[in-house]
Amino acid sequence: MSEGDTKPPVVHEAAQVDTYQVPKAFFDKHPGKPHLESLNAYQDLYKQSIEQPDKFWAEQARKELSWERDFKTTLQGGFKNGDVAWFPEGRLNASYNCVDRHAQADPDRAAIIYEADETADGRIISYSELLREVSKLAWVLKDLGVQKGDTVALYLPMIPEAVIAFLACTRIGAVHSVVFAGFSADSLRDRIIDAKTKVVLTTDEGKRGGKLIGTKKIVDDALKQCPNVHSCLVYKRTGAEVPMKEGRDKWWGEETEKWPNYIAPESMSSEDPLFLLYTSGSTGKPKGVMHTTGGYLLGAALTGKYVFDIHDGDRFFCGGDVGWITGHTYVVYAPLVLGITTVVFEGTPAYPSFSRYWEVIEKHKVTQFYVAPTALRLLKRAGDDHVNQEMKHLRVLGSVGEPIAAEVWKWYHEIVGKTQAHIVDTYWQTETGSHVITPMAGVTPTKPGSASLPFFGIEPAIIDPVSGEELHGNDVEGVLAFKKPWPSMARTVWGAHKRYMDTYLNVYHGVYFTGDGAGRDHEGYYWIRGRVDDVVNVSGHRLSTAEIEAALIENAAVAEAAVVGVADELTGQAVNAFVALKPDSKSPDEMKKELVAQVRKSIGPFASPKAIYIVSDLPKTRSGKIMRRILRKILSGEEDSLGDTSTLSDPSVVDEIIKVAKEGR
Ligand code: 6R9
Repeated sequence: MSEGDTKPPVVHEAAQVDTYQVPKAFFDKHPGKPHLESLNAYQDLYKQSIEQPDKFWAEQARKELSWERDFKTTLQGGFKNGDVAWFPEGRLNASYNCVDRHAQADPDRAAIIYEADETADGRIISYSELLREVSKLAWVLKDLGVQKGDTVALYLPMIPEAVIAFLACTRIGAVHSVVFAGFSADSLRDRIIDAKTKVVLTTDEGKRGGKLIGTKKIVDDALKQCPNVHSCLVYKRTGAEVPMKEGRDKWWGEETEKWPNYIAPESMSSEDPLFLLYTSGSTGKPKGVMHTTGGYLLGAALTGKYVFDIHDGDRFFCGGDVGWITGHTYVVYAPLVLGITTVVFEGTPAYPSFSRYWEVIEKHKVTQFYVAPTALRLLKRAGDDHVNQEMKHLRVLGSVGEPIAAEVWKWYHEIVGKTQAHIVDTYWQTETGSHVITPMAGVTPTKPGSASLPFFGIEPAIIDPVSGEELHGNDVEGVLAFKKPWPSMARTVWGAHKRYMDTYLNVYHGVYFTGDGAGRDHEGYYWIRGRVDDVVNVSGHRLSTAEIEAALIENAAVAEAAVVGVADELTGQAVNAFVALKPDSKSPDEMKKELVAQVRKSIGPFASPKAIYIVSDLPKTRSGKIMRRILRKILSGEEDSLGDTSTLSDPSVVDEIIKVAKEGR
C-alpha cells in the first residue's frame, strides 16, 4: 500500500444476486460432453488438488504435456524462500508441445486463423506450416547469435508472425520478452536494457483499425539508446519504405528463406525461463515477470481445458493482444498446447464497423470467445443492432482483465450469447500465468460480477489488511492471497528477486499476495473488488500511477505530480493527474498539452491522462508523503468525507484542489 494512504476495506452490502445455471443449449451444441460431469466432480477434483497436490499435479503434468525426460519431484521449495520449482528434473520443449506433436498427429489441422485488419487479407496456417515457419525463424535466430537463455525482444502487431516468433524463441531455448506494440520508444528501450536484450523482432509497420502504426520507426528510436542490440529482424507487413541500418537490420523474409524447414527443439529443464513480461507495479519501474517452462505450460493447458472446455476441433478467439499476458496464455500457449485452432485478430472491435467481432466469430465458427469488459462496454453502447450474427457455435464467452459490471455481463449473455453460451469471468494476473479464480465452462453456476470459485490447486485466503490475519468462513471482505504455490506462478522478477519477495511473498506471512481486494460471499463465491495498491486498470491495461507520475516529472516545469485512477464508464478506470508547476511556467493549457505528450512519449498513448489538474500544491503529510486518498475522494465527489486532514502539512491546499477539480481545469 502506498505511503500516507491506508484504505480501510470497503464493506459491500449483500445485494440480491441472481445465480445462472449452465444454459441447456451449451450441452445441446456440445461436440461431446464437458471434461467434468458436474459441480460435484469439480469439487472432488479440487479437493484432491488441495489435499494431495503432488499426486494431482504429477498426474496432470504427465497427461497434458509431452516430456522428453520424466520428472521425479513434483514441487520443490516454497513461498518462504521464494524458490518454488515444479517438476525440476523434467525436460521438455514448449514449441514441441505446441507444434510438433500436433503437426505429427494431424499436419493439416488449422493452427492459426489470421483475421487481418482488412477482412480480405487473412489466411489460415496449418500445424505443419507452423512447424516449418517456426523452424526457419529459429534457424535465423541462431544465425544471429541467439543462444539458449538469451532474451529476444518482440515488438510485433497481432499477426501470425508474432506467434511464430514466440515459438521460434522457445524452440531454441531463448526467452521471449514481448513488448506491447502500443508502448513508446522510451518504454521499449527500458525493457530492452533491463532484459539485456541483443536481438529485436519487429515489422515495417502495423495496421490496426484502418490506421498505420510505425513500429520500425519506434524500434529505431528505442535502439538509438540500446548499444547492445546488434540485430533487428523486420517482417514486411505493409511494404512501407523504412530505413534499414546496415549491419543491424535484416528482412525476416529474406533470412528465413535461406534455412531448412526443420530444426530439432532444444532440450529444456522444466524450470528454465520461458519468457519475461514486463508489468506495472506500485513503484515506478516496470517489473520483468519471469515464467518458466513446465509449470506455465501446464497452467495454460489445464485452464484451457477446464475453464474454456476446449475440445478437439474447437476454434478459439481471444481478443487480447499478444503484448499482454492474456495474449501470451490464451492467444498462443493454451490453444496450441491443446492442439486446437487459435484466431489471431489484427484489428479492432470497431473497424470497419461495430459488428467486426461478431462477423469474425460467425465466419470462423468460433466456439470460445474471450475479451475484456472494456470492449463489451464499447459495443454495448454502440447498440444491439450491431450484434447481427447468429454465432451458433459459441459455447463459452470469457471475460478478463477487470471487473465486469452485472449489466454488461447480462448483455454479453443475452445479446451476444443469446442465452446459449456459458459466461466465464476469469480472474488472474500476469504473475499467476493462468486463471486462478474462475468458473469452469459447463460446470460452475455463475453470478454476474463474481469470478466464482478457485481453479485447481489454488487455495485462496481473504486477509484483513490491517491485522494481516486470515479471515475464515464466508461473508468476509479483505485482500486476496493464495496459500499454496501453483505451477504457473511467476518465479521471480528478472534481476530483482528481492523485489519479487517484497511485492508478493513478504507482504503477508507465508502467502502469495495478489494486490487485489476481494470478498467471499455466503456461498463461498469470490468477488474481486480491484487493486489496493497504486495500480490502475484502464481498458484492461495495467498501469502504475507511480510510473505515470515519473513521466510527468520528466517535464522540467513540473514540481510535483500525483496520479490517481477514477471510475470511468467506458474504460473502467481513467488516469487523472494533479500537477504542481514550478514558478514562471507556461500557461496551464500549454502545459497540459505538453504533459499529455510527455506521457505518450514515456509510456505510450494508452497511458495518457484523461484529465490534468494544475494546482499550486498537493496534499501532503508532514513527512512529505502525498495523500492520494484525498485526491481520489475529491474526484469521486466525496469531498464531505475526506476524513482527518489535520495531518496535512498545509490543510488549506484541499480547498483549492476541490475548486480546481470542480471547474475541471
Ligand atoms: C489477466 C490480467 C491483473 C489485474 C488483477 C486485477 C485485474 C484481472 C479480473 C480482474 C476483476 C477479473 N483483473 N482479471 N479484476 N475481475 N476477472 O488482466 O493480468 O494485466 O496482470 O492484470 O487485473 O486487478 O490484479 P494483468
